[in-house]
Amino acid sequence: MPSVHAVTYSLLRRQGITTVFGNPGSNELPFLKGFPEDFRYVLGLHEGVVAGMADGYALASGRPAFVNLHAAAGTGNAMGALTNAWYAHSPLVITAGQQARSMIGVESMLANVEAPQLPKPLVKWSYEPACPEDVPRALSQAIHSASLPPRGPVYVSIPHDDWDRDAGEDAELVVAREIDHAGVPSSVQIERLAERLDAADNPVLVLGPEVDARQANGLAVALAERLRLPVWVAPSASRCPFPNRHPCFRGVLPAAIAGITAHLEGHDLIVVVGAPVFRYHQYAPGRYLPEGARLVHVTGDAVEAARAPMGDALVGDVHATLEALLPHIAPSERAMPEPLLKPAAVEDGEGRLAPANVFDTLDALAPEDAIYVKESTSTVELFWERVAMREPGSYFFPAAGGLGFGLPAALGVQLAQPQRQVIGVIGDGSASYAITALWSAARYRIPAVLIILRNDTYGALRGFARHMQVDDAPGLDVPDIDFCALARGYGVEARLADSRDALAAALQEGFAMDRPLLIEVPTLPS
Ligand SMILES: Cc1ncc(C[n+]2csc(CCOP(=O)(O)OP(=O)(O)O)c2C)c(N)n1
Ligand SMILES: [Mg+2]
Repeated sequence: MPSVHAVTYSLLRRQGITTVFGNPGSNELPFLKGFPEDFRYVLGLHEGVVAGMADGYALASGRPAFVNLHAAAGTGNAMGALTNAWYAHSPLVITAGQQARSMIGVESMLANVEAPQLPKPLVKWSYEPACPEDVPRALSQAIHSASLPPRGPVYVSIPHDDWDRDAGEDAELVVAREIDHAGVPSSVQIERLAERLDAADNPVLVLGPEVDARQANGLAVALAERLRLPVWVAPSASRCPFPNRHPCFRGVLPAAIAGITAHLEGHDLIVVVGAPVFRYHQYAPGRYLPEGARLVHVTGDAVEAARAPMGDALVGDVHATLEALLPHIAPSERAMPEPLLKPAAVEDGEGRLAPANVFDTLDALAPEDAIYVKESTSTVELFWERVAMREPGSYFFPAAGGLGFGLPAALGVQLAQPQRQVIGVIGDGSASYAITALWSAARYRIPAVLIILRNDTYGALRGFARHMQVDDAPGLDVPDIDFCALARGYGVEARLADSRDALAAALQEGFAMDRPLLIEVPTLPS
């Protein structure tokens, strides 16, 4: 009879999962023994990097990503990254090696005590099989749970003495399973939504990351054009659901109750598709909706629908819903929204670039279908204003704001999308949370261009400090970090770009390279 080990690898292969992101310890060695040749192991030197790479890979491929961590310590190191994976609906299948079964009770070294509790509440499902024969079934459940909507990370703890045990006669049945999902609203529900849109005098569309995740961007464009709707991106945007140079595009809504209401003033119907209502951040209380406005929320996540404090909701697949809705929408007579004005030119400093000019240079030189992994917190608005994003899957930002996502996720995205150029735009603060990702970039020759915006500070916190009237907080600056030296130390080539010309030259070089390039850009605070 086949071993748990053999059946597990058949299951993974059958599910199209042949990349393992991991950082091993003794508990994981029996799983890695005889690692099949058609599989690829991507080593991260810290579990935050491992989970971040897998998160980027899952988000950009739309497929579950397999993670193998070391017991409790490895899981703990990955928890910060899990906050992002959870809010990004990222289908991570996280496994952790457990002590041998008979050694868990005595709490030997590396026993992961109450293992399924550890990653909660940042996983959809968490489990430790009760016996070795249940391991393949549990992993199958994990893969399907992660992939079925609403998607999200799952966790399985596996005792290391399970791998060479018999999997049982029927183990292959679990390998052969396929699960389909359909979530199309009924025609009555679709007609009702179409009627509400038709009856509104001044409707507005607010789009979220699920539109991009479900590749419904084109459908959103068709809806906006047919109804001539202004389109906002939902606050705290982790993806780009709508081309940001389209005339209907208005920008990203601010992440504050009062700010959203002010921006949507005058609209009588707010249709939110594929975003929570809403992902607030700054505390600026106020009315949830403008006077006289109604809200309809279309989402694939029933929990998201249930927790909103206002509006009606339709729970269903956002791609299927938009697709079904479009034939019911008659073209509007309204005037097409005016395209946004081109932002004004700004001055650079002495040996320091204005972030706006970094972005203009990038926009001029990057391939049209470049993918941006963005993690510089003080320049989010500037980036959306200045850098064109046209294709689905062009932008990834940490979905829970947990820093340490950018560098590893850029690598994971590049592994998932080898035909598109990935560009990491990372703050100097953010880069340090996951700096060892540079080693993986070099080791696997992942040809991402990694731009570090070195403003020597936690820039966004300076903005928050002003907003929260805290003028004396310590620990907000991060000067004197030599990112070029760090990159070279990990085996990544690096350039210092202290002028627009130097940046342009470095970018061109990076886009032509078959391995990673780090570009350190001294920048002015924004
Ligand atoms: C894991 C984690 N720790 C701390 C924070 C708090 N935080 C939010 S923004 C920020 C500053 C990031 O600085 P940097 O990457 O340099 O970007 P900048 O704001 O300067 O553009 C910090 C520390 C966080 N979001 N996540
Ligand atoms: Mg900074």
